[in-house]
Amino acid sequence: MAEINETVSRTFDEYLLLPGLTTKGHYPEQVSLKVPVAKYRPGKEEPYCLGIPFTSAAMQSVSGPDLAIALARKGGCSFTFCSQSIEEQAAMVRKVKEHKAGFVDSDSNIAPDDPLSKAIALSKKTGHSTIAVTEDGGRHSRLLGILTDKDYWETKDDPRLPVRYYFTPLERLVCAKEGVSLEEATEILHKEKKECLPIVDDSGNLASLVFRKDYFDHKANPLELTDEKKRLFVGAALNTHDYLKRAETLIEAEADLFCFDSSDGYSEWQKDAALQLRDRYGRKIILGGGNVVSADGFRFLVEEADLDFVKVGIGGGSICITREQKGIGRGQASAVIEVAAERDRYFQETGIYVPICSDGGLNNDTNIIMALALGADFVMMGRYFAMTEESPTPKVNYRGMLYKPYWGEGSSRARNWQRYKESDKDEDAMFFEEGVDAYVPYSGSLADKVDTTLAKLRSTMCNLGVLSMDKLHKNARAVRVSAMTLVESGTSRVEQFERMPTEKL
Ligand code: MZP
Repeated sequence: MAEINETVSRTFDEYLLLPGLTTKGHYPEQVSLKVPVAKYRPGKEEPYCLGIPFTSAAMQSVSGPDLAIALARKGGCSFTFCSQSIEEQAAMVRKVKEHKAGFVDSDSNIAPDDPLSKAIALSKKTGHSTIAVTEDGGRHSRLLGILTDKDYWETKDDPRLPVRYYFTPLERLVCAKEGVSLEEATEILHKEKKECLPIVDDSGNLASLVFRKDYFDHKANPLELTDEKKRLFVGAALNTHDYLKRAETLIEAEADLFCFDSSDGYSEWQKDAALQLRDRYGRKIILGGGNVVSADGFRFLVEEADLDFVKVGIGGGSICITREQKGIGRGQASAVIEVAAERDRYFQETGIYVPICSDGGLNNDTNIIMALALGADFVMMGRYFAMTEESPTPKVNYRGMLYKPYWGEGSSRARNWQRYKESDKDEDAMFFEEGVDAYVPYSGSLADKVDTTLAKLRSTMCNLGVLSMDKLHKNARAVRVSAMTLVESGTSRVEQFERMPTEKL
């Protein structure tokens, strides 16, 4: 007969946090959200850290290069998805790595004989008001000048005339030579009171652009997550099929973090793959795995597979139907609580701290806060990021509201890939789906969204009287809530005539 665990499987909505003493020293600006992302010996080693406890899911409709750049700039990390060819994934990693903070590869370029109408259309398409005018309109050909929206009046000037009638020619521009440092470029912008500084190579070809606004943007993102060469951080998902070749190519592309992407990581497939990679690369790579929902799953991945972090969660994802289809999984709160307790036991026994990540099913900011308070070191989110401007899917207008497509890695839309295959034998088989193909409301820029969530997290931490994530784990006190408490938690006996659209998201 089956062993029955009578404890109820619970979700984050079933808990509330009790405030602790907030002293006068507890204010949001004092809160540190740094979290370890790879196993380490506290007190003996410095951990490898994320600036904020957020990662984005390794999913086709979530973690493209634009999202990875935007998230790393806030202090988190994206996991580029492995349900694409190895070369495509490596190109995504390279795109993030090549995004030198400050030096922008110009994506709006035009030739001098092109009509103004083409420049206006280009500016609307890219959303950029600065257009480089180059000999043949290419992004790295000879720079002839710059056209900005201050050089023409859209409703007054003749759109049929060529751009050369309007642009500011090279001789009236301030430029810098390739090789200039970002600090030097910023100094030039400051001294010359310019908005944009073109960087050219020895032959006069456009290399990149440096913008004044990016300096302020950089100052506004003090937690930006970069490697030792000051390039943005990016992660890469691996599967348990082509992992040797994929890891090799992604290491060459200089991905910073690796993680097996599997709905059920408590498997010999993952152990074998992890050990082979460890054998080949030792501790030079940070390698996570999962997903698990129980203490024994965690132990297996840490002790047998030697992984650096473990992802927790089966069946809670917003697009996931694994529990309905196969009957496996666990309420996300129960899974995090059990695995976090095992992580702490493992630390007591060995002195080694193995971070855990709560993956999937975080439906609102409170769920995120609860996941972290109940023991997760960081979270992984799909839906949350799929809704943002920077996710790789186009906005869709449906009945006057904007949406973005969002589909599961186990849906038929992503079906040609290996995540849901159990062994090499069923290479082409997929008898049922574990994910759906859906839409999520558009929620604007990632930066604004993350700032709001982090403001709530910092505020909650002050309520609890803690200023760091490890203190949050140690001091948080949660209580279970009844159905009536949930009713009480919402508004009661008041009429709300109008709500901001974002309040419903
Ligand atoms: P969510 O943040 O949208 O709720 O969940 C994202 C997580 O769902 C991913 O990180 C992954 O673990 C999981 N996922 C991705 N695809 C599927 C599926 O097709 C899935 N079933 O469950």
